[in-house]
Amino acid sequence: MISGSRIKSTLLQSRIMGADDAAAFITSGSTVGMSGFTGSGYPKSVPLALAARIEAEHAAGRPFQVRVWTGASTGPELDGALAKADGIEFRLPYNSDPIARDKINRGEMEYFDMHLSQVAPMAWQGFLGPLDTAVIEVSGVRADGSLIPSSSVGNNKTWLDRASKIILEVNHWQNPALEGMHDIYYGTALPPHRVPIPLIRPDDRIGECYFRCDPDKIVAIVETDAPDRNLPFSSPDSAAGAIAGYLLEFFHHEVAQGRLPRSLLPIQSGVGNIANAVLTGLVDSPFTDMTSYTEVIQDGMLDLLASGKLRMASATAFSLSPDAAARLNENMAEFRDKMILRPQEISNHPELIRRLGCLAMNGLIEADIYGNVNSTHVMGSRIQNGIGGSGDFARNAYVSIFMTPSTAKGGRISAIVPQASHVDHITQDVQVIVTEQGLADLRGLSPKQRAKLIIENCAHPDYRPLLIDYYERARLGSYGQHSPSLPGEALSWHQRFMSTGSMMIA
Ligand code: 0RQ
Repeated sequence: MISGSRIKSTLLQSRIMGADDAAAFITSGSTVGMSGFTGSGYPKSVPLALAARIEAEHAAGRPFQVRVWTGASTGPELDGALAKADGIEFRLPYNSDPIARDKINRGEMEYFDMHLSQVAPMAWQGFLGPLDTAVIEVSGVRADGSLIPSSSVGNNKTWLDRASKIILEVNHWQNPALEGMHDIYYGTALPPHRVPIPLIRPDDRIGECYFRCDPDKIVAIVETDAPDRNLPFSSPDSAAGAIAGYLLEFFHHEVAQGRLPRSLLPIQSGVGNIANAVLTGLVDSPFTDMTSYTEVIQDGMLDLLASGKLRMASATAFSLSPDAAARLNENMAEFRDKMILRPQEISNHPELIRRLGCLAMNGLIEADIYGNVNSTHVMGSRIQNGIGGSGDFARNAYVSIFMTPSTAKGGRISAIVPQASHVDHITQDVQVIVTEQGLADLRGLSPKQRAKLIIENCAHPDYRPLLIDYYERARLGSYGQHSPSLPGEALSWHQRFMSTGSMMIA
């Protein structure tokens, strides 16, 4: 790494300093807007220096915590280190860091889990309070002071605009060929000044390749040379393979019925192994000229792009395993013109998702027999990750699909339950549920018709008789017959798991 070589502005070169000095600009009680979306593009050295400072302050008996806003989840050097130092008083939005998750579930950290498309507009509304400092990873600073984004865009535009002071991390690990891949749209506003967003196709470019940035607000620039960190995917297991198979069959059927074109519609694919298996399955499918309008570009999407079946992918971040990140870096020339990274306000915008007609595919924790989906809370109270972009996409998609293995924790938990212990996606936002047992196409069905199909097609055979028994008794004893339920019993499966370690009756 040649110091300063990626910072073309001579004015700003004078602000290069070490991470400790930069972190000293952050004060206790302040709000910090960090870059980062999944394990990509998050600052990797200032948060570590801040965590060390917080630990030293705590050791000296002085309180020190900050409020942290991000794009979505980040890496261990940010959420992990700050949570471990007990340095986060409040955090938004999506988190998947295990240390932070533990603190939240122990009641030691406040967490505001929100739709990812709404973070930037809500920050502009102002009720979240002022943003004191932005800490943003970029891949370079241009001579005119504009910034070359790195491997995620997230909320960076908004943090740079809103923050009183800015700390930049210029990461030499990021491929210089990222330059030109981004599309930063500056046309959003609050009502009554909102106008239509002029994006008609997933590959439309409507903005600029760089972040605008007021140089007077930049107080420090730290140079780093550190990789993004995303976990490797496990190779698809039989459940993921079966789910992918049912989904491909469903797409074939929809094409045959004339409800989907042969190029399908822009694909949104959630994170995780099942989503990855579906993408891998599409490589061998007859569908061609596909596009993707989604949140993250993950491993399977690179395969799809390389196969030529996927024409282009629009997202807000990469979420690549180390092997896939290396592959992208080595073959950037092949991939770069087929990918666009946008602010998450745009990648997840309800107006655009509805207009484009995305096929949304997301994971779930549990669904109930009527198709209400819980994506976030285990046993109704323990947060797993967060709603992420699943709500942005599910409500506005052309077809909203949720996928899950039919059981969790070695069969001790059924993913199909009499009543969801927490609801993120109401039944109206859930059109298809797929497990390794089968697919339930719920479109146009009444609650009782949905229940029958979900139990028959999606529940695990070990739990199916219990669900049928519950449902039949609910038909007899329910207060109303539109969505029959027995409130005193509906959550007893969760209670049984918490008491005995299994939802199964001994
Ligand atoms: O726990 O890690 O302790 O083993 O939840 O579950 O089966 O590995 O599946 O990684 O796909 O995650 C819904 C959490 C699924 C994810 C969820 C436990 C299970 C395991 C993970 P362990 P799996 P996945 C937007 C996409 C919300 C945000 C979203 C998610 C852990 O998909 O966070 O959709 N979604 N973003 O054991 C108890 C159950 C359980 C359960 C699973 N019923 N009860 N524990 N688990 N089901 C768009 C983007 O593009 C990002």
